[in-house]
Amino acid sequence: MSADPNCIFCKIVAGQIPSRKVHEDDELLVFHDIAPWAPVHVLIIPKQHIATMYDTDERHTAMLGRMTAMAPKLMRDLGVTNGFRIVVNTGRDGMQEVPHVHMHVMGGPRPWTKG
Ligand code: DGP
Repeated sequence: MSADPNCIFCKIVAGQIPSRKVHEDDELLVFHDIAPWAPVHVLIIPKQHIATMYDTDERHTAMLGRMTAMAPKLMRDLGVTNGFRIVVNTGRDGMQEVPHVHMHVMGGPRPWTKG
């Protein structure tokens, strides 16, 4: 599985940087965001290094589908039952800071507005 030695999320996948993991399987890792915008804020990432959504195509359809499909269960399991947001920042103008594809999943009691 491809990794970028300079990528902070690849280092989290490799266990070189600690994270609060919520879910892990062969393909995906889910962990709490270090700077949450909402009471519950997790990141779903592919273990494989993919820099941005521009680097995905039809070959990634199943993986991207799994990322989306697991969000409701993750949120329910974390006690979020009144709604959540999914955000995938992409590229510079898309406000992506970490160049490793990640899906923000955010929920919990409002108000929270950032993002
Ligand atoms: P984005 O702007 O979409 O690239 O968001 C990147 C997110 O990654 C941001 O909300 C903060 C989070 N983040 C950055 N570095 C770390 C880290 O070392 N650990 C964790 N858990 N989250 C991080």
